[in-house]
Amino acid sequence: MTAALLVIDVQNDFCPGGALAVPAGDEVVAPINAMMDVFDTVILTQDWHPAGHQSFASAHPGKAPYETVTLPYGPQVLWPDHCVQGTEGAAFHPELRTDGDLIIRKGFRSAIDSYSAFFENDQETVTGLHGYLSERGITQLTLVGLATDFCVSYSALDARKLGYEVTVGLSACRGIDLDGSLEASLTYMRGSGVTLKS
Ligand code: VGL
Ligand code: ZN
Repeated sequence: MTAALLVIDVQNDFCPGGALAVPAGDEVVAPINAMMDVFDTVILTQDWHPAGHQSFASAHPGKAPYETVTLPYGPQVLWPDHCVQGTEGAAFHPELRTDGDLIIRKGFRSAIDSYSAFFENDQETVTGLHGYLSERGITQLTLVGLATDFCVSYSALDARKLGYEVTVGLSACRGIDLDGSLEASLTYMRGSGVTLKS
């Protein structure tokens, strides 16, 4: 089998009541748990920031969440503090199955954010996921999780760049939708050859 399910950031802080809640984010849990039965390989990602991370508005005096700043690698949206390593907010949703093969953490370098499961936001620093997948002969990926317009779409676009066959299961994704980012992400994904499945 050469296919894997990639479950992106289904963590408490991205669910209702969390620090960076994605509307109806928790609705992805049941469909994702069911999808795990039909994939031999299941990989979960976990957004995993140190306190004071540069993607946090609180690290930039005078800046508010959802403003954009320029970091050495380019523009970066500032977020409320979220998914701080070891906190309840960084934990997976309590009902999410976590009996997958690999959990990959990202965003753990203070100075660089990482939306994608493959490359950090400098578009150079690798997470190692491509090495893992290629060594296992996996060529097809189905992505689900949170948030459609950030970590899911960045991961899907990088996966296409790396040559994977990519499907995004939209019914098991929810978006943040910051200034039209949801529609834009769908357009980019379609344009790069990602199969969008409802
Ligand atoms: C995410 C914003 C900041 C995501 C992570 O999982 O989509 N979005 N960190
Ligand atoms: Zn984050």
